[in-house]
Order: sequence, then C-alpha cells, then structure tokens
Amino acid sequence: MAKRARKPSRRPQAGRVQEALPALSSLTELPEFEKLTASATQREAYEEVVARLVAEGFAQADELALGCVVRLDRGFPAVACEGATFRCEFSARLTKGEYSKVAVGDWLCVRVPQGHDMGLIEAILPRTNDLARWRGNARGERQTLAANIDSVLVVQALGERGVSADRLARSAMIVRDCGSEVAIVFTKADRVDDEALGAAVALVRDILGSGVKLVLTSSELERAGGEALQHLMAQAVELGVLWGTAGVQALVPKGSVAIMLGESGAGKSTLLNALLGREALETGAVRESDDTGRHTTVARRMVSLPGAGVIVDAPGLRSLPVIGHERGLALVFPDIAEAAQGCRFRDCTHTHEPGCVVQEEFRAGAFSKERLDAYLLLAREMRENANGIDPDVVI
Ligand SMILES: Nc1nc2c(ncn2[C@@H]2O[C@H](COP(=O)(O)OP(=O)(O)OP(=O)(O)O)[C@@H](O)[C@H]2O)c(=O)[nH]1
Ligand SMILES: [Mg+2]
Repeated sequence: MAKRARKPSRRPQAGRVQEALPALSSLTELPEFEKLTASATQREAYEEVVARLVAEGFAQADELALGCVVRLDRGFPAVACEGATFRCEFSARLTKGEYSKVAVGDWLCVRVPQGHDMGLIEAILPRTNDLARWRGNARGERQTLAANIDSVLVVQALGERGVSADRLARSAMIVRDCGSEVAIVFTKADRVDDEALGAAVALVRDILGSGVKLVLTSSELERAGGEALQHLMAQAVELGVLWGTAGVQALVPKGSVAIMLGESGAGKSTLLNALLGREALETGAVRESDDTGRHTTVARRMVSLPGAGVIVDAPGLRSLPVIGHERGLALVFPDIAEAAQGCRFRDCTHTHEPGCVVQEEFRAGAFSKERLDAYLLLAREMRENANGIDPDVVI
C-alpha cells in the first residue's frame, strides 16, 4: 500500500513567500520599540509567560523578548523588540486560531533562539482592544484590523460624491464598539467649494455630535501652497475644525497609536507621505467613473511620525458589513438608544409601531432625519445579519 502523503501544514512558513516579502532594511519608517507602549497588564502577562517557559525548561530567559507587531505582510509579522526589528514565525505552541489572528499592534512574547535571525512567536499577550469588522456574510468571520489602538481616524475623501452619512455612522459604530476614540479626517478638500465643505462638516456634527474631532486636509494644496491654500485654512478656522498635517499630528500625540480607516482611494497613504515629508508609501490613482481606488496599499504597517505618535496604514475597506455592534450603536446614538428604551414593544423597529418613543421624539424635533435614518439602517442591518447567520458561526 502506498504511503499516505503527509498533509501539508497550513501554518505560514518562511521560505519562498518569505523571499518575496520586502526586506526589512528597506522599511525605514517602522517605529522602534521605544516608541510603543505596552500596558501594565501586558507587561505582567509577558513576565508570567517568561516565567512559565523558563520553568518548563522550554526557553532561557535571555532568548525571550517583549515585542510589538509593526507590520503584517500576507500573514507574516515583523516585530519590534528592544534593539531590533525582525520577522517572526509562529511557534508550534500556538494553535491555528491564535496565529491566524495576530494583528498589527499586538504585543507578543518572542523567542529568538541562539544563531537565528528570525523570531518565534510564543504567546500573544492580552489586548486592551481590537478593532474588528465582519468579513463575509452568513458564514463569515470577525477580522481584526488592528489591536491595542488608541484612536481611529476615519478617512473620507471630499468630492462630487458627497459625504456618506451611513459610512460615517457605520465606521464610528465599529470604532466605538471596540472602545477606541473616533476622529474624522476629510481629505481632498481642494475638490469642493465652500458650500459643500460647510455641508460636509455640518453632516458630521449632526451624525456624530458637535464634540467630534474633525480635520480638514488637502495634501495637494499643502504641497502647492498659494492663495487656494490660504483660503482653505481660513475656512477651517471659520468652521472650527483642525487643519492639515498639523491637525492630524495633534490627533496622534507621542506615545499613541492610531489607525486610518477608509475606502480605497480616500488618500490615506498620500496623507501619511505628507506627514512624513517624503514619498515613503505607495499611492495610486482613482478610477474616474466612481472615484474609488484600486487597493494600492496591500500590507498593514505602522508608520512612525516625526515628533508625534504612530499611525497604521492599511488597505482600504470596500464594504463594512455589520453584526453584533449594538453597544457601539448605542454609544454613537445615545439619545436615540435611550428613547428606544421607552418604546411599548421590546422588538420595536421604530418605523410604524404604536407607542414608539423614538418616532415620538423625532416628531418633536429631538433628532434630524439623517441621524434617525443612519441609526435605523444600521439597527436593521444588524438585526437581519444576526438572523441570517449560520447557527454554528460564532460572532
Ligand atoms: N485632489 C486631491 N487628490 C488627492 C489628495 N490626496 C490624495 N489624492 C489622490 O487620491 C488618489 C488615491 O490616493 P492614495 O493615497 O493612494 O489612497 P489610499 O487611501 O491610500 O488607497 P488604498 O491604498 O488603495 O486604500 C491618488 O491619485 C492621490 O493623488 C488631495 O488632497 N487632493
Ligand atoms: Mg494606501
């Protein structure tokens, strides 16, 4: 009888794929270990892992290091440890569920055996938060976009298409659900007139509240200068919003880590290049027919800002299906969520039912139609997605 071939392991391995990855020496803007801060809980967890591995005789203490994932290329992490940044593989100790979920921003215990130039990930330390979205439909899964993030910059391009209230509310709901702060960054402000600009700012404040942090940018005008730039800067002052690269920097102070979330072509990498003052990241043209990009950025990577914190550049997200973010919805729309508590029916859809306090308050002028519509759309979508999901899929 023929010997059965060994089933190939699906664990990401070094080798051919590794050769195709960009050399770490070419990635100059990755933050150094000193720029990143593990929480006290993560440090304690690290010490516990070290003590355990040493007690088991599995590793020597000087082979182990605390590290942070600063870049992820097709599942392969680059990890910053004190004194060095290197690529890592996954130790046989980790289960598939664990290693397939490593995200940029994760803190790890890494082992670098004597004479090796690659590390082995021995443990993923508990996260303070993870920014996750639902990928796929009924048989989908949660995809962690980044871990241990202080704030999320929701990037939206200004232009003919106008700003989407749904996209704003949807992004904010996902961000608030993971316990992170949300700020809005408008790019390409050079493409709209004063009226459209005013309307876009007003929409953000209506949907997300007047306290939301908002930055107006135009990488194009900041580079070109001139009267148009002066005019836009004056507009930013008039509208009471932050301006330009300095405004973005103010949102990402030293010691903090932010991620940019936005559609392909929104201008995320262009903005990061402007912040760095050089063309470190690849950017791509948008399609004229629908103003969307072609997924130029493919890796998730941290970029260290001079004089400020760290921003994660990530591929643009085409769609943001939502499921299970009810807590986030209530955080973005606290007034509507509170009114909903008073409805006669517990499963009130706030559209036609008698005794609906949400509709009652809306008629009394408590919230705008745009705001209510954004809330209702998300609430309905989450309800339908939860009902349509395969029973054996864990949300
Ligand atoms: N007019 C104008 N165009 C801009 C501005 N910023 C970026 N763009 C253009 O928008 C296009 C897309 O920019 P990218 O920075 O590659 O977009 P991205 O969000 O990183 O896209 P992905 O990596 O695909 O997710 C490029 O052609 C940029 O030149 C701006 O301030 N004004
Ligand atoms: Mg990009």
